[in-house]
Amino acid sequence: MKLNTLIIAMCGALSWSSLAADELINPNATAETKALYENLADLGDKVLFGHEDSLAYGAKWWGYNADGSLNSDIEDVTGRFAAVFGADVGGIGLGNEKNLDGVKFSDYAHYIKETFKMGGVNTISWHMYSPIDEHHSWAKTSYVRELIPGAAHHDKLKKYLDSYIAFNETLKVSIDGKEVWVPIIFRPWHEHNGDWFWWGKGHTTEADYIALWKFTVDYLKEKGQNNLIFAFSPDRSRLDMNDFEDSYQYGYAGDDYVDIIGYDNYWDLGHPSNTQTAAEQQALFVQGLEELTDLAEKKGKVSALTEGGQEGVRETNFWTERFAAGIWENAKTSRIAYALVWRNNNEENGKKGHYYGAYPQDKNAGNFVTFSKNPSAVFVDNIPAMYK
Ligand code: BMA
Repeated sequence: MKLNTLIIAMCGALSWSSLAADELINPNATAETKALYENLADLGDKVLFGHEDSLAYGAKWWGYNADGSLNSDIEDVTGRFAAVFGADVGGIGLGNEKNLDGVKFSDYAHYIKETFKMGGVNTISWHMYSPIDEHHSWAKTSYVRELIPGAAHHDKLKKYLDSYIAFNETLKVSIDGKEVWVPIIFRPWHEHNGDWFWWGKGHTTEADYIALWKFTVDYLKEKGQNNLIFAFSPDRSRLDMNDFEDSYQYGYAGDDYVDIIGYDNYWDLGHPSNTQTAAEQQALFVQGLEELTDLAEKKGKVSALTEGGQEGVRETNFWTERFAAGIWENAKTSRIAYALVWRNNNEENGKKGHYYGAYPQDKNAGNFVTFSKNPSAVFVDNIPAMYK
């Protein structure tokens, strides 16, 4: 090998190993999906702001306009749409027209496509009803054992996954005459280290959970769902912060089965059951983000705060002093690719005060605006090109 070839090869090897992101677990992922993953890994201290159901409804409104244009509490407050749109397909397996929170799946398809067209990012979780008896997610029954490969009701799980596939395959848009499949960060079986969902700890063994996860990924890949990036997201409240890495990997199916090292964190952000002081919680929020990023880097993957927030945003300076202060505490914490807060429940559609983003009448909307002006906070108007 000539010296200059050797130097080029060495530089290549060096830049390769310093890349934050490895390859997607699905080698057949579409070009846009691969690009999205690489760009998520490359954000530096920029963090995409995400909001569940952000375009579907808000505290005081529902749906999109007759001309197809979008509404958003976040836009009403800041003039900008969230960079990440979160959707949940709970209810799709039942053949329902709407998800568990009343959003029509056909409307979801509209929001997802529009988000993509604006340059934003989409993520989908699944509060799955039991494929065995249609019980909602919050069941303490050991269904998983009966759903994994070789078990009596395995075909029912396949049928549910097929219902997602049918929806997923509608998520295609035409750009410059070319059909593009909207990339999706797919986040099934979340918060499994908690005991509130039927796929959670206590109702399901770790081995069965891993079998469930592996089957889900293998099946979707086998069925050519090449627009998916797979996110893993245990819940912070059940992590041992003295042994983060080990406790994080409870139920982890392996590096060949996960793309995004995420976690859901309501706990350190002033969860009502958390008796620690705000300062103690903040230190653990920072530690968790650092450890998440460390682990993701070790594995050559992307990290994210896949869900979180403070219900009813009770604290006046929540956005600046808790949320942003933790995320931009240092170079490690701000390496997470995105941070998604949970939904702003529509007040007419159930409980009041169940909101995690800002909305115009919210007393802390001004503090949200202050946070949103941080140049490293990314909304859809300052998002870098994610699909090239
Ligand atoms: C929970 C709550 C529920 C909702 C579910 C799925 O955290 O917001 O009201 O049904 O998420 O979105």
